[in-house]
Amino acid sequence: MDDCIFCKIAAHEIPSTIVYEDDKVVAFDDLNPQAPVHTLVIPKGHYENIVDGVPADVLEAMTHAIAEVAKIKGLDRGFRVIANTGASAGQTVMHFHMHVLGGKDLGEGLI
Ligand code: IU
Repeated sequence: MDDCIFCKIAAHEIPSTIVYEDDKVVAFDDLNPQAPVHTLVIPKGHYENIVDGVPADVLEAMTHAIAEVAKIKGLDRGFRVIANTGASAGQTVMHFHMHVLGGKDLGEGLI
């Protein structure tokens, strides 16, 4: 999509700190981190969110990327994955992304 910032990051048209990349996905550090490790995993193709018909192979690539991010960032004690879906969930960038958060004790709560 022409005016999508995450499409531009995926295409390397906007710089980002890339943690992992393959033919289907990119993982990059969040510009406004909410934890010592806060990395976003996005598909290279444009899908608005997790319920926007994301193909199974793309979801599989994202799961693989999350595992790679966890290894690269040393999240051996655990981490949290969040996909804000829709405005009332606080989704601000309408290109599907999964937040990978860790590097500290996140506690037991979901929110
Ligand atoms: P959300 O789930 O849509 O609320 O999260 C969007 C995230 O994208 C948020 O954590 C931003 O800090 C992050 N982000 C970014 O890392 N780089 C950008 O250019 C933009 C947003 I715009």
